[in-house]
Amino acid sequence: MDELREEALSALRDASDADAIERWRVEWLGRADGRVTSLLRSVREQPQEQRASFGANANALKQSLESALAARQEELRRVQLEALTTTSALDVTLPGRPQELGRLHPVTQTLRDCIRAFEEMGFRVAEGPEVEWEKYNFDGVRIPQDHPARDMWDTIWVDKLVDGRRQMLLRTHTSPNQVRVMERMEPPIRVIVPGKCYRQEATDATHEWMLTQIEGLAVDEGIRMSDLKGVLYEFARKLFGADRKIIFHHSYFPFVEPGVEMALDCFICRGSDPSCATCHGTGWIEILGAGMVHPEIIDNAGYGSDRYTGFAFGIGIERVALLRWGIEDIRHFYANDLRFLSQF
Ligand code: FA5
Repeated sequence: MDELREEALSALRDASDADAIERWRVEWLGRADGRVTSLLRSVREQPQEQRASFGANANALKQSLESALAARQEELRRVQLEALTTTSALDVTLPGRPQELGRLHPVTQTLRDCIRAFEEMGFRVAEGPEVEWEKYNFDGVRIPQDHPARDMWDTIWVDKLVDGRRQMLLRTHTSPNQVRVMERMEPPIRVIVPGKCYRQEATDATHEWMLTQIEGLAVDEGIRMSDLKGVLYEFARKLFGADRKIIFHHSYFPFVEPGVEMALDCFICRGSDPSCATCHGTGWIEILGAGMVHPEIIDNAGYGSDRYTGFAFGIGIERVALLRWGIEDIRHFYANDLRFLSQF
């Protein structure tokens, strides 16, 4: 058996690749007629008095060959790896490249934070279509055809004639949802409607042709301008902290009376630079339009303006994101440059 062991180990040393090792394994340890297997089977044929020691020796031989096989396989694997790292351009010992995780777009993050702020004040979220009818986008909010206020929104029309004229458009603001919400709900109403809007706009540092708004609408008995201001102050406090300066200017929108605009102090020039691209020297960046819902719209909804009043607002979410992070140009948001987007 010692001779057999020597022969087997020497053959194993000569086996220099995986195939040769496998052939060696079959020859020596193969289950069907490997040489050591046959030896073990022949225990019965040995003289009675030698069987025990023969069996023990044959078993020891089998075990030593099995561990020699495992050692040889491991050795060969190491040699192959070393050969690969020295001869091949591929360095398999380098750490893998990590898979980059995606994240939410900064405007989406801001939109969600704004929605949460209003939800905490008791507003519910509703949705409306981006491709809208003229009657909701304009007529329903007191901007009939040929009304000069239509010029406030440079409209992208859908090129399809209905009853001989274009009546479908990409909504220019979320305000058509004031009418849509009032059509399907009864007061008390506390609703916000987030979504994309589109305008044929010459873009600059604070204007894009696609923008995101949140429309807010509250209708109830006894709602006053002070309620609107309270809600908007609280919104600004939640998003920007208590230190930010806020100003309300009087403004005109046909669907509210009175109408206001709310602006935050310019983080770039603080009002000191007349040529500031962001605030144009005014010191303020407008983020929303708002006001008390026009009584005519309350009456059109069938609620009765003698009993019900309401407020509405429309916030520009990209503007909120600009102010929040101190970004100097709104056009970065949709330029799809990962160097910019991955900073948020
Ligand atoms: C409106 O769209 C009104 N529907 C807002 C409103 C709702 C008033 C309810 C009263 C009651 P305006 O066109 O000003 O108004 O837009 C509202 C906000 O959207 C602006 O304050 C600004 O923050 C944002 N915004 C407007 N135009 C753009 C633009 N081109 N790019 C980015 N943001 C814009």
